Amino acid sequence: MKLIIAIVHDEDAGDLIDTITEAGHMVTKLATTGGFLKAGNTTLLTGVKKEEVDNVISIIKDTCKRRKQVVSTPSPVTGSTGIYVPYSVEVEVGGATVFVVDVDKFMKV
Ligand code: 2BA
Repeated sequence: MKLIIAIVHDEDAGDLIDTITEAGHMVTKLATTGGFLKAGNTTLLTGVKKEEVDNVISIIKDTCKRRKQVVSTPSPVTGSTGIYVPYSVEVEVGGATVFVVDVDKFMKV
C-alpha cells in the first residue's frame, strides 16, 4: 500500500479529484497553505496499491499543468527596522508536488 500526497493548485483540484475518482481510486482533499506564497493550495491524499501508483501519477501529470504567475510577497527589509515591504516575483504555479509514501498498515476500524 502507498500513500500519494499531492500538493496542487486550487484551480486544478476539482478536475483532479473527479479524474482520480472516475479511475476508481479514493481521494481526500485538504485545504492547505503554501509556506512561500502564503496562499491557499490543495493537498490530496490517495491510498492505492503499489501497482496503481504510476496510473495516479500520470493522471496528476495530465491534469495539473504548470504556468507562470507574478505574485506579490512580503519580504523583510535588511537592517534593524524590521519593516516588511511587498515585492513581486515570478513563480511557476500549477503542476503538482508529489510525495509517495510507504504505508505500513491500512485498516478501517
Ligand atoms: P509555496 O511554498 O507557496 O510555493 C509556491 C511556489 O513558489 C513554488 O511552487 C515555487 O515555484 C516557488 N517557491 C517556493 N519556495 C521558494 C523559494 N524559497 N524561492 C523562490 N521560489 C520559491 P512549487 O514548487 O510547485 O510548490 C507548490 C507548493 O507545494 C508550495 O507552495 C508548498 O505548499 C508545496 N511544496 C513544494 N515543495 C514542498 C516540500 N519539499 N515540502 C512540503 N511542501 C512543499
